[in-house]
Amino acid sequence: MRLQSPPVNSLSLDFLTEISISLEKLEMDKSCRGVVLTSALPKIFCAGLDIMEMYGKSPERYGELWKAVQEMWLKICGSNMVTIAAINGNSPAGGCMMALACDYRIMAENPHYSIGLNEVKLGIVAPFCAPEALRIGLVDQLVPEEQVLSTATETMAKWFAVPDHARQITKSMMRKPTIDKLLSNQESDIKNFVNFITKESIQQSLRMYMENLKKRKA
Ligand code: CO8
Repeated sequence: MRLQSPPVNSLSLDFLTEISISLEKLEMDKSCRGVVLTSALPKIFCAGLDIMEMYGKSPERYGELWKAVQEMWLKICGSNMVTIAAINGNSPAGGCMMALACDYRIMAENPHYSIGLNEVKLGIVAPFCAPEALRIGLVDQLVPEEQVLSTATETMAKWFAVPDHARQITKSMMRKPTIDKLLSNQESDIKNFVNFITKESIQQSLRMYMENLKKRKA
């Protein structure tokens, strides 16, 4: 599955919904045992949540956005398929979360690519670069960029050698507590997000963050 929402595959409400629908279709297709999640765009795997969607919108819209985030995460994390992230570019915040929800992560070794959880302090881009991500276990494998997809295919073949039912039950045992925790708290999790994101101070820092992104470019 190649993410393609230029310029940076940021996760808007529409894009999140599209990803979830595509995953759902694959999940229902009994002939599909695995999915490689990668980007069709150069240098970017996924820029995380679309900042424009978290800024100047209505509380209802924020609620819909967060619900779509939850749904996408649940679909990847709870998938019966083998899920491999072939991270062929930058992958901050929600992009990193997406990759972490997969079973295995292969990243292109490139000093210009970073991955990490920078959303805690929106406004600071995570300083991780790929070797650091490997060292701390954020990604499973680093390979030259042109080998990211072929390595994902080879890895998929190894995972396919494991009987599906054993893999699925083992995965479910490991992930069920986290998935159940979200499922039983989905509404309060949405409320928390809406309360947080509508705060004037957060809106202000998002605004500054976006301005800085644009300035950096100029
Ligand atoms: N949302 C909206 N627009 C974005 C985003 C984004 N996340 N990232 C970049 N853009 C825009 C830029 O403003 C720019 O717009 P324009 O062309 O109009 O000026 C355009 O995309 C291209 O961006 P750059 O010029 O910066 O492109 P680069 O290739 O130089 O850099 C990066 C790409 C590394 C992705 C860089 O843009 C960047 O660091 N972006 C910010 C990423 C970020 O901080 N995201 C945090 C989002 S918060 C979040 O994801 C919370 C997650 C919660 C959990 C989710 C679970 C799934």
